[in-house]
Amino acid sequence: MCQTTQRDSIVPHQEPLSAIKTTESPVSVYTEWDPLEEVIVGVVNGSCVPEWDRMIEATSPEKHADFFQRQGGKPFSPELIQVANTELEEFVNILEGEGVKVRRPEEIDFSVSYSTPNWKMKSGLYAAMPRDCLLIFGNEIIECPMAWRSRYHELDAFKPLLKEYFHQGAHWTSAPRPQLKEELYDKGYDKKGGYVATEFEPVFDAADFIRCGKDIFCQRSHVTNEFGIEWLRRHLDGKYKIHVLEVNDPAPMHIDATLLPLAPGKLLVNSERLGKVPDIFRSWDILEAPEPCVFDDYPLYMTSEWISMNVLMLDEKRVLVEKGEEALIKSLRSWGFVPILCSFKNFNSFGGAFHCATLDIRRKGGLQSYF
Ligand code: DAV
Repeated sequence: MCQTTQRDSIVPHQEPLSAIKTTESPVSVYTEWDPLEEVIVGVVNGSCVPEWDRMIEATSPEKHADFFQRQGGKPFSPELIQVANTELEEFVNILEGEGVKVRRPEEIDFSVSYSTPNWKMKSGLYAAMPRDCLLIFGNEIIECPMAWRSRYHELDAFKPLLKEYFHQGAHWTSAPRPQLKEELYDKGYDKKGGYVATEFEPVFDAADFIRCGKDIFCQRSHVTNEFGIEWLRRHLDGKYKIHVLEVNDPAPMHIDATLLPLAPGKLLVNSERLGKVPDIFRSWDILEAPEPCVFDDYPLYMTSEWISMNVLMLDEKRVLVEKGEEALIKSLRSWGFVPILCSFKNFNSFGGAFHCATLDIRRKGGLQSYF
């Protein structure tokens, strides 16, 4: 702000500085670990099973193909929704008890069918995973151009919150709306390598990006293409550096079960997928996530068992972790963290854990480099 006494005398009615409303942005996130002040937690009411298509085939475990083929386009069972809701309630209570302000998206009935001039869907998906559809850098919220047709209207559930944050001073952007025509989906894709999403238009899911201050780490995946990464790179205009990682994931979609920075200098890695940790982390402690516990009674329709490492940091120490993941809990303690345990095994069936189910809205702290 430019202020001189001379200018004050030219504009005699200018308000004194003290009276000018300096709106602190309600949205501010630079890392995955700064102290969490406000967060959005997803909802499962209204969730539907996505229709079977090439994208679902590529990103979901083979043993559940039959589930999608039979149930696609129909609501998830009320019983599963109910038990997942109980876990979400426990999760929200824990967050609030730890002093975090929790917001929820609107509950929408995703069983309504819809179409564009190019395709039709029997139903949408859900608003359970805010981590996927919205990406925040500093005080800017970006609506992501998601590649799943079943997620085309998912952002509607978040619009009331987005408008509110905008009115309070946040920046609000939408990436180019994708058409999701047939050309986006590689017909030759056969699970042997490569990606379903072609370079037809920019697409990306927010969960393919991880923040460490000025450095952002991401992966090319079935839902994030080079075009999408380049759109974001230009949009961020040099303020952040985007590093694209080589990841050995047979069904790449979302990077947050592959690596998660837990605190400055502490990187949790899935060594099955990240054989060689990128050089930039050479001064960091590399914490290898232990093998996930296997719970056969809880079907993971949309993720691998590595969803175990999809934890949420409340600050550099406190970490939300599934209460049955004993090996991980033990490791986290030995690395100096303070695990906070919560049941989430039923929620996991919807395709995510604590990191996926949330969107950090405000964390204390500013933009800096950690490398
Ligand atoms: O390992 O299946 C899970 C991330 C979901 N948002 C995986 C990735």
